[in-house]
Amino acid sequence: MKIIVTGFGGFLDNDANPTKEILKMLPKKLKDKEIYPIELPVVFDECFNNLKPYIDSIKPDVIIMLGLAGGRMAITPERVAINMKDSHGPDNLGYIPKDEIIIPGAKEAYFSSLPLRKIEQILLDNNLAVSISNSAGLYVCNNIMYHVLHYIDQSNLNCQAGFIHVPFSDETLPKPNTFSMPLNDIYQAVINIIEFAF
Ligand code: PCA
Repeated sequence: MKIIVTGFGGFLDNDANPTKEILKMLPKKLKDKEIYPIELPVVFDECFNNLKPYIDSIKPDVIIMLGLAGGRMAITPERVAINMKDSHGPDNLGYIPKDEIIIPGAKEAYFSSLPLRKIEQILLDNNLAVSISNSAGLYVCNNIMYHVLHYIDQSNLNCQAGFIHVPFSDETLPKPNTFSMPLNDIYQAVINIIEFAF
């Protein structure tokens, strides 16, 4: 089984991003699973174009997209991506979308095809804070989740995909009095999901 795991670097006032660190920590193989870590740019118009050639050449069975949602108090698998981009702050190329449809004429939304309740249970069993989220926001993370699920749908790919937001890590916490988890706990969560959810 082949699993692509994506993450992002810094954006807005987040200089560091735990998901970038997790990509570096992942093994190439975990039992029968081959793992392909890919860092994507925090750029609305580039993130999917960067990922697409990897999807086409690797033909993954699973795509787990990771991103930072500072302020969240748990690991939050996202339920849905919506066909909308809107942001107060710029992406890493300075673009600020306002009420823009991501792909004109395409579906309003796609549900994650990751096994959300199974993932929730795996993390609960490992004493890791988890909560299914009903909004990935309207910034670059929702944008990549929407693009990937749309591509899988349109191309009829046999691939499960979805997005998981993570909190600040202790090591990359930019503000005091904000919730954070040890980077190693976030990493263990990702490893447990890869090992036991598929
Ligand atoms: N989080 C942002 C984009 C990059 C990241 O890690 C988001 O939630 O949209």
